[in-house]
Amino acid sequence: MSETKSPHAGLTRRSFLKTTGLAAGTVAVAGTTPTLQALAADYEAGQKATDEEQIFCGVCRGNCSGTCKLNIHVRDNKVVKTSKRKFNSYPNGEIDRICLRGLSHPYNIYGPNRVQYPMRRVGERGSGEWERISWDEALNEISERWQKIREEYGDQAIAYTRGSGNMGTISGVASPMFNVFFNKINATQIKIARDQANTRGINRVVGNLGDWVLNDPSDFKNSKTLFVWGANITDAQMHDWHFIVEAQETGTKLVVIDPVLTQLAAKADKWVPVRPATDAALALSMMYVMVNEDLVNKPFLKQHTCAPFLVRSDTGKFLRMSDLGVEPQVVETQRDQVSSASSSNKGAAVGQSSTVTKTIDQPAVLDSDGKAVGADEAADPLLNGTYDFNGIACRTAYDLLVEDIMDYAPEAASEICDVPADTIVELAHMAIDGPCIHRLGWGSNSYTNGVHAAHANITMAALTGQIGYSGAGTGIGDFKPCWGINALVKGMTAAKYPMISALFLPEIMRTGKYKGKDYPIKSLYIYSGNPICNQVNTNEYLRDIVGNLDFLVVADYTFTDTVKYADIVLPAAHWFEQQDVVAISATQCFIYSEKAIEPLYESKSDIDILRLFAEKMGHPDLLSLTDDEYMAQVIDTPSLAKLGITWENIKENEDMYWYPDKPWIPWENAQFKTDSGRMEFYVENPTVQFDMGQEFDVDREHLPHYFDPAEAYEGSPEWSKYKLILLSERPRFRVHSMWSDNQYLRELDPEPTIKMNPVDARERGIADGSYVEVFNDRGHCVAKAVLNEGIRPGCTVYPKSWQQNQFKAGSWSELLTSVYDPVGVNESYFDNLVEVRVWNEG
Ligand SMILES: Nc1nc2c(c(=O)[nH]1)N[C@H]1C(S)=C(S)[C@@H](COP(=O)(O)OP(=O)(O)OC[C@H]3O[C@@H](n4cnc5c(=O)[nH]c(N)nc54)[C@H](O)[C@@H]3O)O[C@H]1N2
Ligand SMILES: Nc1nc2c(c(=O)[nH]1)N[C@H]1C(S)=C(S)[C@@H](COP(=O)(O)OP(=O)(O)OC[C@H]3O[C@@H](n4cnc5c(=O)[nH]c(N)nc54)[C@H](O)[C@@H]3O)O[C@H]1N2
Ligand code: SF4
Ligand SMILES: [Mo]
Repeated sequence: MSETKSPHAGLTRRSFLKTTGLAAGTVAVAGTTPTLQALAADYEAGQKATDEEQIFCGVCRGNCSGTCKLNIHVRDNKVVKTSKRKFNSYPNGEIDRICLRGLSHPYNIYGPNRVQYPMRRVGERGSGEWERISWDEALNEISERWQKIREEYGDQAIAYTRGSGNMGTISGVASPMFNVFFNKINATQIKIARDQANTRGINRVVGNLGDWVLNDPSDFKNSKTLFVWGANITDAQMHDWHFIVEAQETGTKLVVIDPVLTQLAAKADKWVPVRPATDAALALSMMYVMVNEDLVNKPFLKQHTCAPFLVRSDTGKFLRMSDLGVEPQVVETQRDQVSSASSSNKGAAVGQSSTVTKTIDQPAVLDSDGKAVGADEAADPLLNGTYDFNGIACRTAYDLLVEDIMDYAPEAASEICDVPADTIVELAHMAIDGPCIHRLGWGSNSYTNGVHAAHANITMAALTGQIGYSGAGTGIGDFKPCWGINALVKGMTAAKYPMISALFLPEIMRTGKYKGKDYPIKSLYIYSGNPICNQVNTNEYLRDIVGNLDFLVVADYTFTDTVKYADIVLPAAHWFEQQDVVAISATQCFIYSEKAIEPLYESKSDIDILRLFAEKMGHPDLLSLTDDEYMAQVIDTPSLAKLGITWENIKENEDMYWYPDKPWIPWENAQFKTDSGRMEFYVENPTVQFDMGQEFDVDREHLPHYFDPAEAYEGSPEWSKYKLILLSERPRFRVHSMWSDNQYLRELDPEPTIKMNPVDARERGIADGSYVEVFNDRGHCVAKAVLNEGIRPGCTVYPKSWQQNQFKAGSWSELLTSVYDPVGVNESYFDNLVEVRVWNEG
């Protein structure tokens, strides 16, 4: 346990014995369940504690992005409850709150499905027949089988992958520790393929500041209108919901664009029930109105975007000054390198300042006198115009965009997105009358055309110029990185093999080939993730991935769907049983996550598990530093020192806000991280998220367009059989599959449900509360029907991530397509058609 002083009490935590009597346990909440009453009582108890109680500083580390700070109340080495804990450094308002999940941790830690000791499968995979083994037996078997596989098939045949189960910096999603070991044995890293399409659509226009960036939510109140596109903040970012209420109270209008009347939409000033997968058409049509009515921000377009750049008709590239005979300049610049930690999809941005040489070959623009000059030299560049370059026609990027936009007149776009033409005009006027913030969720990200929806949205910001100042911005909520951590720690070597997207894995496993060459993968190590529940197309996953593996090892603290198919299961420690710091959060704080109890049963922290692997496989000194020393290596970087952030003072202050002065606003002063420093809504060199040699249509990727998604539209190839679009929502009482077996929350939310419009239900003879079978060619699933007029006719919505054993039959992810867009390489969770019928089988 930590000996660190508590800033509140001035006592060491070990001796932090509160003297206050327990005033709790007496609060009755009328009309609620016993659970709510019990939890409300705990909440009221807050920071009060009994004589015997020790309180530790914890962080709720699941992937809801809240990373709420909490008190971990420990009595007799047992976590007895959790309660909210005050943030010390967040400067922009009060954010000390936790939700029912945050309040019910003890039921996860001590739940009946906790993996307590190592186990070996004895029956068929998935049969649930196990034998308990010792750690020694488990480690011997793992190291021997890995060794054999490496000898027979090559080092790359051992693969490892993780999910999003732990926001810790050294034990979780951004941790470099796993790479230390797995790079040493030259294993293949499989990267999960989610939350990436909208990021790609935005980052290819503004550059990469981290995966998901937007104005700090405390800045929402400074916008005239907050547009929320495809996010359900009351449920999926509940820690941010109060910022929206506060903004509404001070006059900000809320517009929610969502096919479903979500809780958030119900609170909106305007709800726009867009047809699924058509956000790009709506945004492009709003831009049509802006262009058509001459409302666009021309000075911004000229100065801060690629609008005046000339584009060559032969290559699709910008006409450069070198084309016109001007020598490129070579300059040295200081740059913060921002890159995603190699093991992370949460983009914990990593950065050290370094000197880079840059060749500057300016794009050419037409100055007001018609001459072609470098973009930075033009006095007043033209937005419209053509230029003849040795017989090659060049047009401004703006003209090309406008030509694209002209396909989306409100009446035409209305046919696509099902938003009335006059509403599109009204939305365009609201979006011009700023400042506005457009907060994108992961709604449109979940179809194969998701890159273009985000590309269209950020292009709208180029037309309005509303980005990079208080109250103005477009981006994705809600995970925010704290930059400056060091993703490379002692002992880490470079990866020998490329990181492979999880979406490529079925094909690689089926064919044994990657990029045309032999690439057998025979063993997979999964930690902090539950892909059999959360990845698309479960039956394909089981057949092609699991079915072709010789050896599957899973480390988890809960007995999940994925654990169920493992050959060896390792018991992982819970977050409160290991020390860490969280650096990716909604709050942009580094938050100290203290170890409150020893790992329960025979569980071990992931890092200790790696240490044991390293030792068994002949590298006893590989992970020889202590956790504390690794923590210091990751945090104590020059860039963070400049901000006064060190590992020691994170422990001392518990949380440190990354941006000390004021609410963080990305792209301040319109400084973008593209080559030109401008918003490049015309993408000169489109690239793919993961290159497996897949083909894509380069011409389509230069500018945002609407095109049909893979499946979820009327008239798609599946339409003859299946007529309902299947959407999911973030479960209010779970974070993905975590909390699934939390008995107290199951009392509130006992079984899988699917919401549908009463009209669709009537057509199928389905009554409210009856069991239905949801099916398509990929699989099926049984759930209770909930009839709800807030669901668009033609759509169905289910709260995601129930475990297989919680369904009467099937599971949600069986129904999901594994088709992906070659550019975004992102799982398309909503791009599905299904049918629903009455289920009579009990
Ligand atoms: N409680 C809880 N919170 C979570 C999580 C959780 O599991 N549980 N998971 C976390 C994670 S990892 C993530 S990535 C985030 C996701 O955060 P959100 O994206 O806010 O989560 P969803 O509930 O999927 O909300 C997507 C919304 O998009 C709408 N939608 C569907 N299709 C379209 C479309 O074509 N256009 C538009 N405009 N809207 C559409 C859906 O109806 C839904 O309301 O949530 C995080 N927060
Ligand atoms: N239908 C549908 N499916 C979706 C989505 C959707 O919108 N619809 N959204 C997708 C998205 S955006 C996401 S991010 C994914 C999330 O998918 P996952 O990342 O698989 O999410 P979880 O279910 O939270 O799984 C995390 C697991 O890690 C375990 N765990 C937690 N901490 C630790 C630890 O310290 N060590 C170890 N070894 N294990 C630990 C937990 O017990 C849990 O089993 O789901 C995706 N799936
Ligand atoms: S689940 Fe999310 S909102 Fe709830 S306490 Fe944990 S981090 Fe906070
Ligand atoms: Mo996610």
